[in-house]
Amino acid sequence: MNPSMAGSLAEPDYLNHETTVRSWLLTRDHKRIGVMFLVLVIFALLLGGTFAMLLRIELLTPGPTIMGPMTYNRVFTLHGVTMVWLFMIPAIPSAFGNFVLPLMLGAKEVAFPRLNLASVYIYAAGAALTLFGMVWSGADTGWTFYTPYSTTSPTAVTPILLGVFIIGFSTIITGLNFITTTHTLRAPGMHWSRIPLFVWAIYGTSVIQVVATPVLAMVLVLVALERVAGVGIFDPTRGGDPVLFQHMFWFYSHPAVYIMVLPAMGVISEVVCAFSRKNIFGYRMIAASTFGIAFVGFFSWGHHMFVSGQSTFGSGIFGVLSMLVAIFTAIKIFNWVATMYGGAIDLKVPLLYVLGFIFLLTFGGMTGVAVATTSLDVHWHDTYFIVAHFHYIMVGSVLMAFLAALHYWWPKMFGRLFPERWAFVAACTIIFGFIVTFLPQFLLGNMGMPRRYYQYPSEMQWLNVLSTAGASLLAFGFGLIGIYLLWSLRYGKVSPASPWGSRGYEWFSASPPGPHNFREPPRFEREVHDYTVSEAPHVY
Ligand code: HEM
Ligand SMILES: [Cu+2]
Repeated sequence: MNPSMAGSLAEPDYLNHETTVRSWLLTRDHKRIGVMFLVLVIFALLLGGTFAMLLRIELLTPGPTIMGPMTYNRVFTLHGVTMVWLFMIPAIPSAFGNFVLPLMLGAKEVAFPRLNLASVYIYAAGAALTLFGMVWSGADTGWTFYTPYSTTSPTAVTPILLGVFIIGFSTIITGLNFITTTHTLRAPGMHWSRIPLFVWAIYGTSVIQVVATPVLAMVLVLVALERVAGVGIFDPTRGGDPVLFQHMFWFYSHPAVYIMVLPAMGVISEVVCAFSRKNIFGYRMIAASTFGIAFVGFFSWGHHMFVSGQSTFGSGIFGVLSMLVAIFTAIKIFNWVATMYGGAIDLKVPLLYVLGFIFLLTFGGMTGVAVATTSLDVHWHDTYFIVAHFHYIMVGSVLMAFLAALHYWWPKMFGRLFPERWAFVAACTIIFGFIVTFLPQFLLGNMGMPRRYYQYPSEMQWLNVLSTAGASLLAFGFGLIGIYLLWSLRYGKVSPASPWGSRGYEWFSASPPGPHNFREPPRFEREVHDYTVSEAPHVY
């Protein structure tokens, strides 16, 4: 980190008021904690991305290309584990939630600053244990750890399970912290009806984190106990029931997809307003649909188990409940489009990612309704169709929102502007590369290519080659982003307090903010994203 980023204000900011390593490692400043999380999750993204490239290279040819079947099993497991548990779940809430949520509420700090610091170390400890397992001998169970195989696999499943278990505590603490902060530390004028939609999204996410994560923790510990002590809860040879694992796992892991996607939706709501110069269309509906998704998300886990031994009646109910999620999602999509309609659109890089998000989420969501239809899913289950579906949602939309947030809040976090032309090129490369990577996978799945296989019939090769080519474009786009963002930290133009002309509440502080966020206690007298008055917001 470059300590000399003073900005135009002579006053110290949170980056340069103290610069020792110790001041970072023991910080209780939510902004520094957000930056630490950002660095950690980007490292996880790079690691997961490296595994992904290895998988795509292996799939270039129908036969073995660079690895054998056992290695392939390990590589897709490590890819999934890293991307889901180390990157996706903490990415937006822990990095950007930490940085901007208190600013948006006009708070000086979060409710539990020490616990917040602990959550970084808990995450780091869990990630380190997981990495240790990966280096030791990896795991070959898939990121889903399905029993009975996960209880008998000779690979290093136990440390990876325990690593993920530990990371869960970080998630729970972060969730509690955000809920309490939202309730107790709002500045004068911040009524419930004025809370920014990003905060609502993080709040809804936090509720899921606090309620669902303990169930995941339980199931992971039970699998570990099964491996170490042979207790016989899931293993049928000891009288256990492997399907029980799937119920418990998906009771957390389906809501977990909303832990990933709700914060992403929150980012989109902010960026859409800022670059359409208009307040959101249908504020109440967007906030309410967030809780609608969070609630229904708890009752749709059975759609992962249509062919696992579940009654047709049960599958029907789970299918219909899953489709309800699409209705709440559609409400949001309608409102974002309606916000842009008639707005003064300023097509800057963050908005480009938003357009990517809306397109990919709509497409991925519609395939979600298709796979929630039992009769169709019986055919598509465990094929590349599913891989394409969840990558459209998770990589497509969540990553789009992550990149939108990274670019939108970069000047807020580091006080520097990035070169917009390069960012434009990178965004186009990533959106195009994404489509080339994952669209062919729907076709492959429909042709019957199973997921998690390292070989396939040769008539499927051209679609696989296309997919690998797209993945290379994605990797190139990420490389570019890495280069110009790091470059901008030292050489980028110094950012004004509100470089995008945004009226979001987080821009009422300096960029980068001072150590205590505001010089004087802020008051929120206007609606958030009010562009009807001409003078820029007062910087507190
Ligand atoms: C319109 C909303 C959605 C619906 C109706 C839906 C439905 C489904 C269904 C039915 C499956 C199971 C397919 C199978 O196992 O054969 C599935 C798989 C999956 N979905 Fe979604 N989904 C939706 C949104 C999401 C979101 C928002 C995410 C993530 C952010 C997501 C991530 C996943 C993942 C990871 C899997 C694969 C699980 C596995 O490894 O078997 N989905 N989805
Ligand atoms: Cu699900």
